[in-house]
Amino acid sequence: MKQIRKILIANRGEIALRIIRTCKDMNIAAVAVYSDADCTSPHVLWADESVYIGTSASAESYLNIEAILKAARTAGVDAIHPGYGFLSENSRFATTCRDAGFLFIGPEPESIEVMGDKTRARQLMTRAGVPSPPGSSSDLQDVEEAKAVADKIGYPVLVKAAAGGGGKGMRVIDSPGQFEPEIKAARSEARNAFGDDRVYIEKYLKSPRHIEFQILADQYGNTVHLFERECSIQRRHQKIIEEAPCSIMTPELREDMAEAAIAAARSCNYTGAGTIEFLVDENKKFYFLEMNTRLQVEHPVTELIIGIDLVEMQIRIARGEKLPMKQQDLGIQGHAIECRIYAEDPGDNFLPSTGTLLRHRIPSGPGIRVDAGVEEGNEITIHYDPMISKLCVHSKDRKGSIERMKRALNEYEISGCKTTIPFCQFTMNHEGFVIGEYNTNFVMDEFNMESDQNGIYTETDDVAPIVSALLMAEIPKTEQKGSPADPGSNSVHFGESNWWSKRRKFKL
Ligand code: MV4
Repeated sequence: MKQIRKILIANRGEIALRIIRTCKDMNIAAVAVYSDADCTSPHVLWADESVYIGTSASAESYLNIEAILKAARTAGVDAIHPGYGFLSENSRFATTCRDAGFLFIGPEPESIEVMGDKTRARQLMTRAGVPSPPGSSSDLQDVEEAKAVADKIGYPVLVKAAAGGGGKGMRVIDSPGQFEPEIKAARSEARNAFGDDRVYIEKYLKSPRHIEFQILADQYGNTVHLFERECSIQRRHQKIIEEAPCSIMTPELREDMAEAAIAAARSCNYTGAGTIEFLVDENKKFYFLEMNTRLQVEHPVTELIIGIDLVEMQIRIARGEKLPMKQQDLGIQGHAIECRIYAEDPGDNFLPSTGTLLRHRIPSGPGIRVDAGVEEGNEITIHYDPMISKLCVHSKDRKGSIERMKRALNEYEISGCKTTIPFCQFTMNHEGFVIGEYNTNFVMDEFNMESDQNGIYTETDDVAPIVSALLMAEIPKTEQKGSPADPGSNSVHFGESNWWSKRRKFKL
């Protein structure tokens, strides 16, 4: 077993805080890194030490391998945790950490590399007996080959980037004539995004559900699964709402998918925490989509229903411990939902809404967990992902979770920017979501301006910044007493407890 006394967290925001918390629980020192934009961010303030690594642009700081390794040497850490995003799935980073003598808290670089190449991953799955969508067995050579494969599997098909993931370079093809221009466009997009223009094709599933399995694997060949998460509520390949377990899961389907997930992990000698993403069609047939070789944003819903700390497991596996549990020790307790609260305007096509977080009061009480990366007074900038927090609830069943999420969303107070809270409220009240009948088209099909009957998504919350500015100017207590709320008036009542949010007044 290797000693880990000090960990550098090569990340920022809520996930950096999340990792710091487990470090503290395990009596391990946590070192934060930060850019110009983050010099007063919570992850910097809460770490045991912090090291400046560069300017606000990610390429100059959180994506700068040399700067991060220099920080690791300066701080004298034993290990590096990459979090998610940034360098977390960069096999060169994992290799460089290892070569510099630091433990990389994640899988071997070879596992990252093979799963990062979607055609190689497909080939591995075929050999491991894991179903993938029908399609090409390797990178496309030319348009003729694409047409031949499409003739065999039937239209529509999807052109995907081999280096892709996350939807970049993806094109739907309905007829042979579209191949020529679309492959060209997909190659160009892939070249720009990944520096790699290889593409392949797959049968296009029109209304799939996105269901993923969490796995853990130690260095001694033990692999377990921690059941599934349903992540179909997304837009522009950005997940917004996730839940565990999945409402359409049956014991048989779960057994088959879990077995496939474990086979997928074994096929690349995986170690650590990983996720196997599947698409599930209307007939409940499942297909391998990709494997994420990192801790995921939505990991808390698994932690809530399984009762384990996934970051602790990552650290224990990295230092050479055997998995402390067997598959039969693991079971699902209740149901959990995560709503990602983004600084985006759901009333304006989810346009990023930057600004100062004038008010940020999180919900609390039974079964609520909020992972936030910002505090009141912080700026939401254009430099990074606009996620403010992850609001998670846990209850005895799915109905209880939905009710609890409604309460939590209503308790949440944010002003200074628009947020995805109204969208999440819409979803918690949507019949299709409530009965569990939804797929990856949910946002596109169900959420539009017509569903904004109460004007909740278009409401301008213009009074809150003014009130906050006044409050920050330290108005004497006596002047803060106002008359009771007058629902018909736009005047500001300091004595009213809910002046910051018109949101809570709406019936949904
Ligand atoms: C697909 C698909 C349908 N059929 N592949 C989107 C992100 C990238 N990782 C793969 N994606 C998809 N691949 C086949 N063969 C539909 C999607 C897809 C999707 C997948 C999961 C969650 C949300 C999605 C939204 C649009 C498209």
